[in-house]
Amino acid sequence: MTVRIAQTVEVQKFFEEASGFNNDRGSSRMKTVIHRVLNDTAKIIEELQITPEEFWKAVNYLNQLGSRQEAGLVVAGLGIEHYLDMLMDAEDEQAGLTGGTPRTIEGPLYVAGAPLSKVEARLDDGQDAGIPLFMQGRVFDTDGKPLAGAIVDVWHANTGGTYSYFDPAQSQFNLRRRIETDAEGRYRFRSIVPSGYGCPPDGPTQQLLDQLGRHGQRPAHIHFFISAPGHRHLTTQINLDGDQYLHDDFAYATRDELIARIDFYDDAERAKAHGVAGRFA
Ligand code: MBD
Ligand code: FE
Repeated sequence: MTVRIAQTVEVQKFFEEASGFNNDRGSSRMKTVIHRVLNDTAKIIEELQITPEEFWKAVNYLNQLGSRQEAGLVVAGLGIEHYLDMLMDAEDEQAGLTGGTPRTIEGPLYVAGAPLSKVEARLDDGQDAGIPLFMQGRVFDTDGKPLAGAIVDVWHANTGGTYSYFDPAQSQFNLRRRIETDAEGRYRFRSIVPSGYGCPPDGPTQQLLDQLGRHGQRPAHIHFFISAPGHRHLTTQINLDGDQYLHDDFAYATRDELIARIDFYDDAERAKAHGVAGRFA
């Protein structure tokens, strides 16, 4: 027999009390949000007939996410971060704010405060025997005017698919730099070709993905924040053409306009022999 009590006066009053509606302290915004969370949680429990075992499993799962610092990873993997992009795209379109490089997700692995230099930088510390990568570009406003003094904040994984700071084996700010554009909006950098990222196989995100029958892999990619005074901040990435996960990204970040092809020059033979590279060969 199904029991439904969430909509009863008694339970409604109880959730209002638990949300702080009966006091005049705290944050009214937080009270509104928590009230909704409590009501929707009750609805889920009753409609899906969530058992106490399932409920406490979920609570324990949150603890696991926290202890492994994977809350940001699971929201990317469940597509919620991409959903937020779709929402902002729709808002921009409605406001007539179109054009320019599309946004895509930030992911959970940005670190603020990378070394800042003018026009050019080397991102890698030389410790990782990766394939050298050279990239250059220009920053324009949405009218096509070059932007001097824009900041290109770039970060990416090493050949093992791991990021400095989160991977203690890498030097501080390895593969993370901020580059200020010149008078023509130009920037350039030297780095190494990154590998794709995979969720920690023993972590709670991969554990959930397994239960959904999904993998936890991203194609090789390079992240960018682009900012300039008087302009909106852009969060984006390039995803590298030829990667087997290019159109099968567990975090749904790939967009057609953000696919970048690497031209391999005399490193082509080395690329074929290299582990990363099978994906680019
Ligand atoms: C990453 O490198 C990433 O960019 C995202 C979105 C999720 C996990 C790892
Ligand atoms: Fe990433």
